[in-house]
Amino acid sequence: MSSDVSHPVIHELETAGPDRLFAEPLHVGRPNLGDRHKLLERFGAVLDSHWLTNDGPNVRAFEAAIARCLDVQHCIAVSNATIGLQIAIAALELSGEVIVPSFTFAATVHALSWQGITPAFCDVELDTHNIDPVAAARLIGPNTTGILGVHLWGNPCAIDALRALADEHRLALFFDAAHAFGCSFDGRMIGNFGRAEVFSFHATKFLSTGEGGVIATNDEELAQKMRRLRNFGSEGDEAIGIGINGKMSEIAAVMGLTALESKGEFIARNQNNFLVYEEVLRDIPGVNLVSNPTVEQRNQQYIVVEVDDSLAGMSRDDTIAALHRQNVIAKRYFSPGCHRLEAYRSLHQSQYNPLPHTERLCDRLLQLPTGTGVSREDIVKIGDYLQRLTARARTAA
Ligand code: T4K
Repeated sequence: MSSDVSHPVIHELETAGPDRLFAEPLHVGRPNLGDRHKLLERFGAVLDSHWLTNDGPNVRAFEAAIARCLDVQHCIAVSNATIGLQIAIAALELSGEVIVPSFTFAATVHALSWQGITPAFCDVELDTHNIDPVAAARLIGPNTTGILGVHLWGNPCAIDALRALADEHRLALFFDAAHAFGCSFDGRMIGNFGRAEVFSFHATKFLSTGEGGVIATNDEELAQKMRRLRNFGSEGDEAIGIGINGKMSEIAAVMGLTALESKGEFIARNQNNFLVYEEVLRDIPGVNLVSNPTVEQRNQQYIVVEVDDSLAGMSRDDTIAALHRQNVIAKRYFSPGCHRLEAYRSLHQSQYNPLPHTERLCDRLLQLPTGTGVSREDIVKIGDYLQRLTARARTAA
């Protein structure tokens, strides 16, 4: 995302006050680490043990801790969620086409393509931003073997409708749960749905191991197969099939174990930040905080805002450019949609399969900083700036 300034008001507000809103950049996705002292102690113990990877004791402990947390039978720690998705795809023996939302991070679709599968791009629901089961039904063809839903921003997909569709057409249903660790659906933790669910523990995620992830499943046979695939296709000392190296390191596992101990604090902080954003953005026309009122558990890792330029007086991209100039490093997840990426453009025929909701969200959404590094005062400053910025833009229009 470039921070090119195309809106004159951005300059005007800068000359009115030369100081940036923040001296240091305030990032979306700054890692939540937990207790640094404990983490350093654990790093030391790993180094002293001389055991750094290959299904080590910390990886096993981490898998067990995540399985308890999700109340799921099998958790397989992996080097990142992209590899985790590929392992799940290979284990499910998918081929041909898999239905997937275009409105997601490129990794979701790349994982399919890397396994030789053609993505059939599906539109999303405007309210949840997740794959639309009605649109998905229209995409089922003779070569379809699966549906890959994405629980975007930690909000669960329409799981029941997708399950019914998958069962009716004998398709494998599985989920990219990269954003959804600590979130629930119908009283059960995400991790328990579909054939398998894949979480990301990348630095920017709610729970972080630097790079990392976990595949969760309640299917024992599938779990064994995925463990094998993660380790070069090996059973014992011998590769009995083709696999990949998708193993998590001991250093990553102790980061995860440490962060997990602060899960409650991270959630409380994110939820509190969300409420402050709600308060400060409430009265800004055209700058709408996306909320999903629910009694379910949420990690609230993403603060998602929809900018309606006809009311805000400026576009989403100009709003991001203005925020960047103030050291608020807002993000533009996810734009463009995957169907418009160079790698997939020729594959997708918009005239036969338009994705109007995806296009709208790709044009209008931005994400603002949250997490343990963001305070109430920071959010009040961001809200106040957006108020002044858009008010000035509207009068200038
Ligand atoms: N499915 C979905 C739906 C996903 O969103 C993702 C990943 C995946 C699958 C695949 O999961 P992994 O294979 O990664 O486990 C970032 C992340 O790299 C990516 O993991 C994530 N989604 C995506 C949504 O965001 P970028 O290109 O935006 O990263 P970058 O370097 O611009 O960093 C984002 C922000 O985080 C910046 O404001 C800086 C801040 N940051 C970043 C890092 C790496 C930090 O403060 N500290 C850090 O260490 O993709």
